[in-house]
Amino acid sequence: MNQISLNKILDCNGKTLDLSQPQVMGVLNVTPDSFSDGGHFFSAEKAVEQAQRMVEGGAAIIDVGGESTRPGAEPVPAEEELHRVLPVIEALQAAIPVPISIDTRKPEVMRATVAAGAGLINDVYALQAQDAMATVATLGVPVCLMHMQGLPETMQDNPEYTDVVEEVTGFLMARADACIAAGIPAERILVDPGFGFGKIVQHNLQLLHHLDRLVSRGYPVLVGLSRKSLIGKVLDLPVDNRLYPSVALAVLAAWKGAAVIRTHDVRETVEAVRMCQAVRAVGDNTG
Ligand code: 9MG
Repeated sequence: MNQISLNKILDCNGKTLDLSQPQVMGVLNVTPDSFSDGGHFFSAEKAVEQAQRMVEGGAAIIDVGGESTRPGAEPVPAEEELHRVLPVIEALQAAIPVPISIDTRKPEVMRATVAAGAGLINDVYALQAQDAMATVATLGVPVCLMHMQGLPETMQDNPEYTDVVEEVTGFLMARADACIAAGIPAERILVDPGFGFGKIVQHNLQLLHHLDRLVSRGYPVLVGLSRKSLIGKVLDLPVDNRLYPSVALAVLAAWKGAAVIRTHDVRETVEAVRMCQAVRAVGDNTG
């Protein structure tokens, strides 16, 4: 089994992400129904205020997304996606000290947002879109490669695996190898098992239970568990009542070695993950 050892300080387009301890990524969805100006128009100012609150709460990076990846979500053309995310990234670049991540699969969105200051590409399609990998190789920013079985339109129809942990890990290692062959240094690669993306509850639970196996491969592991439907299914809770179980799952992921936890609820998650890390840092020392 190949295991790599990587630098823990990532240069994200001039801003730093320190992965020597688990960090929290705040979710900033920039879709037409978010951040209203009080009427029917989107307010970039309100989006920036929300990002600033997340940074005050301890977020080490903010993930901006203009195309929903929820099950059943409709694709958005690149022009519309850029129209949503660019003004926010331009405003955020000066307004917050932490790196900005762009959640996109489209090379044109990657190029324009990195030029505007984005410092990490979060691609739930793991750079499988045409030209995406070559584009990231030229941009010089880190990339998060996520596993998904199928496409958002249909991914929850009937996902099947023989061994979900083996298959997800194998996919991610193969994508990381392809990135390295395309000129993206290993130091700039993060991997993500993609909780909820083409997985039933049991697959998600197995992936979290065995997350240390993915962590042991050496790439920083990013996880997104916040408010996901797996919680709704296990506990029968609506999306607005999933804070405590989301924090519990974040702690479990951090305990298993996750490097970045993507969440909507930054302050709560930061406090819990820091407490978890304080216990982890003691290690085997009982003296
Ligand atoms: C955009 N997005 C939604 N869920 C996600 C997850 O679990 N991981 C990553 N990397 N991105 C996500």
